[in-house]
Amino acid sequence: MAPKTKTILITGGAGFIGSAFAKSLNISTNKIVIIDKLTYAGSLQRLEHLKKTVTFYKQDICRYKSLEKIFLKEKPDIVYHFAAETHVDRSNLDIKPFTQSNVAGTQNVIQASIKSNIKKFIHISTDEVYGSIAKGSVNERAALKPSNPYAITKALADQLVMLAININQFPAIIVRPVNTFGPWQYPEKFIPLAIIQLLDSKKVPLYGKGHQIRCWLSIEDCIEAIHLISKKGTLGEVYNIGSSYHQDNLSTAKTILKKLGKTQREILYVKDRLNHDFRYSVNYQKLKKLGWKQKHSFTKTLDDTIAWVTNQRPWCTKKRKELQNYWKDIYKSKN
Ligand code: TDX
Repeated sequence: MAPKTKTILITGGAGFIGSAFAKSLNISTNKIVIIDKLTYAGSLQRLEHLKKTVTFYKQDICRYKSLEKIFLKEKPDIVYHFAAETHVDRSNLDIKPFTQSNVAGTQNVIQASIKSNIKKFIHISTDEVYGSIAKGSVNERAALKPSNPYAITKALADQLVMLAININQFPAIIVRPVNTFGPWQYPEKFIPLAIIQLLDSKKVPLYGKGHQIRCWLSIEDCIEAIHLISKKGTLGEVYNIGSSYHQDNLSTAKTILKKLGKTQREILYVKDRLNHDFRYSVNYQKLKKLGWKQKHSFTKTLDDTIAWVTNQRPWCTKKRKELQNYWKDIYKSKN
């Protein structure tokens, strides 16, 4: 077997985007190391066909000593930091896991990366750090105005990466994708949730009147963008990862209903999310200048997601049922 030339360490590699990224790597030339705490949202099922080819550590990034040990043993060349608590509704119920993983955890990953002399660090952030954008789009120089607890912890994480860049010449790049979706996304997020609800003859919970606007990006386009930025991006810089597909949540719900042969009677209008950002919109000219083109349409990715939920229905139904208790809390907090 040819020698592996690079060691790539992925935090949160059993999560939705982290696992898709791990699967996109060339396993004959790279050694892949995955760190994941396997919270409710992480699943080794996502890594099923990589099982024998990756080195996996069940590890919480908040535990510094054991984290540092892994870094010093594996000596990664590049670190992709995906690990995070990501669900806004959960952050509204309890911010603590978010400050722990997203802020303190990120600081630990930065520190272990500095200690082990990594060559490149790609930090996965979000468009939510800019807050709600009333008109037009914001580029990477816009001020951070996060408004929900999740977004606030992600903005703090970005600031910690920036601090390391400025103080330690830390070789990092920050990427800020919009709402990414596709197969293997945990069905608490709007699109897979709506699909499994309808397949299981339940209604789609729509917050408020469903007028909030989101920008939707396919998981494949997101992964390609991360690869391109990692290869051609400038260290110390921030890159937005945008999409041309923006629409309000009601339209997204209607499209899903139509595809599954259901009517609007299957929409359950529920109390709006607390501090619900009305609209996100990023300018991604900087990414386009690197040569990125969006290749996957919203419709095609939605079809792939519906096919995946249908094929993985037992898993998705199980996850949907696990959410019942947490939903009680969400709806309680709404009423
Ligand atoms: O049941 C629902 N009903 C509903 O109307 C859920 C779960 C969501 N919504 C609305 C809220 C949002 O306006 O749909 C929109 C999308 O919601 P989410 O899927 O929860 O995503 P969002 O809150 O927009 O944040 C996502 O994008 C940025 C991810 O959760 C973040 O992790 C990412 O950083």
